[in-house]
Amino acid sequence: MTQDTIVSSWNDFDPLRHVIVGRADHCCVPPSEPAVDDKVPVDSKMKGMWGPRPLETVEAANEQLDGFAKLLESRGIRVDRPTPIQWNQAVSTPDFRTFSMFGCMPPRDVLLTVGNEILSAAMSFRCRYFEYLAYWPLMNQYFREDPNFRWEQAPRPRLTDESYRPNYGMGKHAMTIEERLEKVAAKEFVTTEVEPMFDAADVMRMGKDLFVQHGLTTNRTAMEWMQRHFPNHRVHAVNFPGDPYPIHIDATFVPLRPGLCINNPHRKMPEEQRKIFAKNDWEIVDAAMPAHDNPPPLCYSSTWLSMNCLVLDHKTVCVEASEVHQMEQMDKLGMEVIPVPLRDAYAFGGGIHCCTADVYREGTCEDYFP
Ligand code: DAV
Repeated sequence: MTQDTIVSSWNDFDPLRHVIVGRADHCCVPPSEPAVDDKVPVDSKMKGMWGPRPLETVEAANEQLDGFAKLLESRGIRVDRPTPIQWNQAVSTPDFRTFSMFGCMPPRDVLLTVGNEILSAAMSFRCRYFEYLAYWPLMNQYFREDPNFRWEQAPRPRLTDESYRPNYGMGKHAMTIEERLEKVAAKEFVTTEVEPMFDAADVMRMGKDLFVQHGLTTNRTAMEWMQRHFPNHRVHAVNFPGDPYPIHIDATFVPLRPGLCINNPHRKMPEEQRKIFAKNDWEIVDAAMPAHDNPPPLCYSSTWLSMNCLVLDHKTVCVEASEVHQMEQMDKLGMEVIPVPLRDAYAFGGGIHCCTADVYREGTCEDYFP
C-alpha cells in the first residue's frame, strides 16, 4: 500500500484505522412498499405508519452516534460522517414512486468495502434507492485523495413490481412465523430474481472469500453479479433457516478474529455450509443470549443486535453497553470489550456494526479457506 492509500479493507477484524459512522438526521419510517412491508412484523406498531421519526428519538440516536464516533477517534481511528439530505421527500424514477426515503443509518447496508473498492449496493427497498447520495461527498473526497480508490456502484435495480412476488405475506396472505420459516427454508422470499438486488450488510468479508446471505434483501442473481464483479474472490451463498426475517448477516454470523466466529443460536448455519469452516480449523461458537426481551420502540431489527459488534482488532471489540451477556461472552473468548451505549440508535436500522462502514483496516487479502 502506498502512503496515499485511503481505502483498503479486506475483512471485519484486522486493525481498524478509518471508518464511517452514520447519522440519524431526518430519518423516516418509510411508507408501504413490497420489501419494507415484508420486513416489518405483522404485530409491529410500525405497520401502516410512516413519516419523519420523532425529533427526540433522532436527537437521542445522534447523541449516541456522536459519542461512538468520539470514542473511536480517541483510539486513533479516523471517523468520517455522511451528509444527510432531507429524507422526508417523495422520489420517483421512471419505474417507481415512493412518498419518502429512509435515512443515512446504517451505512453498513449501503457500502461494501472490498480492498481498495467501495461499492454502493443495489438495494431492494425503494425508499433506500437514493441513500448513496449521503456518502457521495466522502466517496468523491476519497477519489481525489487516493489514486487507487475504486469508486463503484452496482447496477441500479429498476425495482418495478416484477422485482417482488405479488402479495407476498400481505393481507389475506399474511403468514404465521411457522409459515414464514417454511418459505425461508424453501428460499422463497419477497424479492424475485429478475435483477441483482443486495444490501452490503448481507456480505461477510473474509479475505478471498465473501459469504453472502440469501434472504429478503439479497438474491441469487446478486451473488452471480458479485462473483463476476470480484473475479479473484470466492462468493459463497449462505442461508439461515431459523430466521423468519432473514436480512443482513451481521446479527446472525459474525467473525471476531481469524479462526473464530459467533453464530446466532436461533439461526444456525446448516451443517453443509459449516464444512468449509471446520475444514480450515475455524471455531463457530453460539452467541450469548440478548440482554433484552424486546427491541426498542419503532425498531425494525430483532433483539439479536446484541451480537452486532465492531471488531477493532483481533483482541478488541465494541459491544453495545447494555448487552451484558454478549460482553461477558466476548471477555471469555479473550477479547478486550469496549462497552458502547447505542441502544437509542437501534430503531434507525441497526447496532454497533450496522452503524459503521469500513474505510481502512490494516492487513492484506488473505486466503483463510484454502
Ligand atoms: O436480527 O433483525 C438486523 C440486522 C440489521 N442490519 C435482525 C437483523
